Amino acid sequence: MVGYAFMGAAHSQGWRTVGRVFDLPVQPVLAAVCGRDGAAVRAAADRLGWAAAETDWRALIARDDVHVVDICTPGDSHADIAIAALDAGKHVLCEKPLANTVEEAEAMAEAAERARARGRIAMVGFNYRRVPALALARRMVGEGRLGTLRHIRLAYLQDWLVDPAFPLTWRLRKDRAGSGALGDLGAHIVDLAQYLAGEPLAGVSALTETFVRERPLLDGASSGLAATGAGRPADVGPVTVDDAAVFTGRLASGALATFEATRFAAGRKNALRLELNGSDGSLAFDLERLNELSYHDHTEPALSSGFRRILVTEPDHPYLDAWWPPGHGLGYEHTFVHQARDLLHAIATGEHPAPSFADGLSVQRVLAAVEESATKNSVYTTIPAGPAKIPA
Ligand code: SOE
Repeated sequence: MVGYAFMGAAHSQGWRTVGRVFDLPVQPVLAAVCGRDGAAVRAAADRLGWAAAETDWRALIARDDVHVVDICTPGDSHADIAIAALDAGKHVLCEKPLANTVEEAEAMAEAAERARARGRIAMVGFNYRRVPALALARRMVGEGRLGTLRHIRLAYLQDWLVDPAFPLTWRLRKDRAGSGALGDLGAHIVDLAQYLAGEPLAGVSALTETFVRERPLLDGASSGLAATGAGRPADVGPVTVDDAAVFTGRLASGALATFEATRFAAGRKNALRLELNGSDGSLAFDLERLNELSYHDHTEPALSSGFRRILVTEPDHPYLDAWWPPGHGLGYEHTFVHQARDLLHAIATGEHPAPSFADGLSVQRVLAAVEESATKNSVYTTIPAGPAKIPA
């Protein structure tokens, strides 16, 4: 694994746990974690359960005891690491968004196709597909329970940037993150829209905004916020990404979609909310209540119809037969256990992983169209059709 911050910790939890919960065709071994700071990565190896620590990702890839490379770094290093790992014959799991640009994502998807011909798997970490309630929603849409899809509306709301004193971390710099709320949160809801609907977006109209345009620097020398001293203003730097993106879209079938991605929704901590409306019914979901799926069957007599809550904890629900009895809910961390399970099954069976790098490229094209539309006052911007057929 390369990187050991929030996503590194979440992925490590998945790797440590998956073999103790699921019957697996292959067992993961946490061979080595990689990071630039030797002392910090050795401490992370101890804390997260990795057998060794490396400070150069090229050395990690060269290790004969490493067969899967899990990329948990900021987006500016995804392409270099993933392409080198795939070309070196490793399987790859890469955090979302796949890349910082469409060009990088295209190169990664090409490397994944080359590697696939050699039996190597490449998956992108859209972990919310592995929330059981959302996997159930996908199954229900695929079974036609909603009829013809008319609307899908998604919002991913957080509030950790409301305070202007929050420092200029890598997620606020275009050179590191590629974009702001759009790539960080918007990528999740774009992927979910295409996954749940089973079809790609054809075009978007968008607005983006940066509300707080400069923030205190993390002064590397003092390894904290830049000292302000008596009267000296804190060193500040420019925010070069969007703070929020709102956009509409049209799916290939003609269904209409609306999206919101923001880290300024005061009071909303991790509120990914979505609703699908079809000719025969609707589904609704809120990540802050992730064991529940709301379902309205419009074919029921009006007298007794309406949204009802499906508690997604039955053994027949996706992934649940490996966990606890009905009513004992799962959490955010379990999506990373499910992601690890699915990757290991894809490696063992050679099946096409979902989401693939082609799916990640499809999302990247939507993000680029959003940014293009936003620079042109929301003009409708079409999205080039990609090779990926969105698998169920
Ligand atoms: C942003 O705060 C973030 O960490 C995203 O980067 C993750 O993808 C999401 O799962 C949780 O929120």
